[in-house]
Amino acid sequence: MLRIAIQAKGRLNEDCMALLKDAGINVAASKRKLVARATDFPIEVLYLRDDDIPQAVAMGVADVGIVGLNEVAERGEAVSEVMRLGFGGCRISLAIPRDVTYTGVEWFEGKRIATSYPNVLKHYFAEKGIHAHIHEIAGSVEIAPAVGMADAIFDIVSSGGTLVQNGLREVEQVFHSEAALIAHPSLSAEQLADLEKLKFRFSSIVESRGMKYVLMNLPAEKLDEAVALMPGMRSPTVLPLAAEGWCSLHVVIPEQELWEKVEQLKALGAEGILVLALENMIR
Ligand code: PRT
Ligand code: ZN
Repeated sequence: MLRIAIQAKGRLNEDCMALLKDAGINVAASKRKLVARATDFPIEVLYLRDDDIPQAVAMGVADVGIVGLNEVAERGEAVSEVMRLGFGGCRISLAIPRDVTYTGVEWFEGKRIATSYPNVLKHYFAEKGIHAHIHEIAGSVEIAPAVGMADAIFDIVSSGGTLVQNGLREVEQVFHSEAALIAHPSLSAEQLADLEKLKFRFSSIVESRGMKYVLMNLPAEKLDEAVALMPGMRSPTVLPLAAEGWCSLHVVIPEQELWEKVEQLKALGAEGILVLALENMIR
């Protein structure tokens, strides 16, 4: 039996619930309940604030958790990172008022910086030999320069829209984050076995995201050239067709390369190209 901590509400909650569901783990999504038992996997879900997840996992209140690596880095708790999950992507960056001339990281020497990530920032400045005044504030960090509380901020950025709206400019990307599965450092043998199962299911979901399954009919003589277009694929599926000199080729293509590859395949004479969503890629 594993107990997994996930964010009760907020940016990571929906993706966590979807990941569990895709992994065949169904839990009542009742936001009012602190703990919910899954019906079809030996797991119990504990709904917490994201800030509390690293500590809950370090203390063993939860055995594993899903949380942003930004929180893991800031809290400095003894937890192990099991795998990255490919959602909740963001960075923690230093930003300064738009019209100020930036001279490089030395600019921050002696400056006042508002942040909710003081430990990550202290660590970065120590590495760079910068001495600055770090002011920890809990929310709305981005307004601190405008109200005269700080010269700069160190905050989470994803699209950058919030910085622009507040007249700020990102000058240093310090920490790159995404959601990760973390674990208590000493789990029992039985829990480790359950964690392996969970990891296996999560990996096949994470790896299949952004991939497409493509089927086509191809002149058999073009098969080698078509296969050469798909580097990294160990062995494509090739089926004979009733029509002589033709075969059916099945390949998996990353979504961002889809159109380019499809055009190349068409140029080789591929016909009847079908593109299907890929739900799971089990290795
Ligand atoms: O209530 P609880 O404490 O659980 O939630 P929270 O309010 O502390 O966190 P929440 O739900 O906002 O974010 C949870 C996690 O999502 C963070 O710890 C990050 O790992 C991740 N994440 C990904 C983000 C963003 N993207 C993000 N854009 N967290 C916050 N933001 C905020 C950022 O602080 C800024 O205010 O969104 C704004 C910037 O967005 P852009 O797109 O304008 O740059
Ligand atoms: Zn939080």
